[in-house]
Amino acid sequence: MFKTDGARPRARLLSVLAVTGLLLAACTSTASPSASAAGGGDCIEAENGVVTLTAENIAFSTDCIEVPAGEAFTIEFANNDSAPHDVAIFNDSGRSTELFKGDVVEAGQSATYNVPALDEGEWYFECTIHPAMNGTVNAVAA
Ligand SMILES: [Cu+2]
Repeated sequence: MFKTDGARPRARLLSVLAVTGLLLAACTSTASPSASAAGGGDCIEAENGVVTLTAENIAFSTDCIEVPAGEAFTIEFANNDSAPHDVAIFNDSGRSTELFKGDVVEAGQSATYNVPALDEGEWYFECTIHPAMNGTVNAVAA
């Protein structure tokens, strides 16, 4: 595609080597095969529209959930803690707009939350009883 002027072939070879090195580095440093490539962190992805979330020791099992934008989804929420918890989704951490509010789930109980479709973007979820329990919902276009 490019006209070669003598310097380019070497530059291209170097860039290929650099990319190969990055790929090798990425492979060796990625321990978890289930980690999402999009977020770079441990983002739990919905599978067939279902996200599994647990609470234990006043903490959620993840601080990042990835769901398809524009599609209702389900959160299978298990409260394995000794305190009650819930899950609510807001526009952001300022909580000016509530997008979803699940029922409080008592200690040792579980619930299925049916969450309406979210527009593409980054949203905020938290336990309204313990706002320090929070994270991001990434609604990504299919
Ligand atoms: Cu809580």
